[in-house]
Amino acid sequence: MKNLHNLQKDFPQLQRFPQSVYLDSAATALVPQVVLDAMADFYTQKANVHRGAHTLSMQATAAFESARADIAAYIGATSNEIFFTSGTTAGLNQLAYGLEQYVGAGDEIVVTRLEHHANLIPWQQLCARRGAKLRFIELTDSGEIDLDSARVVITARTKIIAMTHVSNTLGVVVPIAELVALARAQAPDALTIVDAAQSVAHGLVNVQELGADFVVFSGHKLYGPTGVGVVYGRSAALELLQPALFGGGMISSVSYEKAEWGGVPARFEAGTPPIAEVIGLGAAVRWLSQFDREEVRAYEAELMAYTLVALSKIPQVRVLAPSVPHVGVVSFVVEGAHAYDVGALLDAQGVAVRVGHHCTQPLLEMLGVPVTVRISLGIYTTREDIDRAVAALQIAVQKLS
Ligand code: ALA
Repeated sequence: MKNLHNLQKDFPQLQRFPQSVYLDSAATALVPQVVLDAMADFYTQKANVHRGAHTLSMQATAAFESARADIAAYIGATSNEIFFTSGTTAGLNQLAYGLEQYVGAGDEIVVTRLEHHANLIPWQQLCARRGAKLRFIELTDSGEIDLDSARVVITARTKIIAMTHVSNTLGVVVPIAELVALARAQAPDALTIVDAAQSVAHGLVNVQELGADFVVFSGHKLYGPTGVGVVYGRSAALELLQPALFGGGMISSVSYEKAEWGGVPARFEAGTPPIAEVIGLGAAVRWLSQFDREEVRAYEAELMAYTLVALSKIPQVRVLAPSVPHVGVVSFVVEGAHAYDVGALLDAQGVAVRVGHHCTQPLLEMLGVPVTVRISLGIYTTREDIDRAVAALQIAVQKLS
């Protein structure tokens, strides 16, 4: 296994901007050079997949399918259990449309109070189209999933449970395996869907361990390119999913009157797929697979604990959900200062963070905090990065208070 030290040299952006501190990996992670090389390799020998009888097309197909196999293996799945989309948002929308006939009037869809808009609005819309009801699993006062609430909300009427794995705003981990078990016991017809956008880069996604029917994530949070996402589906669940996009590549036969769908996963991949991006994501997971997953988890957990301690030493900083384990992200407010001012002063000192509602407007409104500053970590983040960011934050706090 490759050592976690000195991996920063693999990332061109870190080499190019050594004075900067990048703490926005939850929005989009940096990419190692091998990803760019793999994409350039495709574009310098460019051809479409699954179509041509010529060598370039066959080579593109082989690279594309080999990437599919490696990406599937990275999450404990097989090639015929995943299909590609343009990202988590597209994947969740494709599920919401593809399961439309599965949900009827009076049925219920359950989500948590933590959801990113991408795992909330598609279900609001599906409920509106089908006359179904959206219900919410509440949070405890500390910001974790309230399992008592889940026991009440998940019932025989539940047809879909869609839940984030890690909150992109609070960093709180949702106990997916427990909720899936609860669904099996209390809601025999419920399909379980996991938004793994924020967990997949932190070594937390093994679809066998999660046990959910569908798991969705984006390539660009996993050290891969933008424009590619993955939907995993258990074979039985994929049989229930209808295609939501129609066109080339997803059929077995077409007449002027009607069409028959191809097999899985082809029927869910209408049109030319994001070929270079899939090949790039394949390179990203191969790069990531060089590291021991447990070691990555332990390193990131230690760095997050270090970050929380450092933040707790600034009296004006109030961390959200301070008493629970955080994965990847931590949000905070600075008493008496606007988050955008804090973000601007950090940026002026070369520290990149995200500020805003993080596409979780209802969650932050519920918590009484309209916007926060968010620090997020990647595999390349170091203690020195945190020290520099905290020093910059101290300066920002002094200026603003
Ligand atoms: N969903 C991404 C984030 O939380 C963009 O920043």
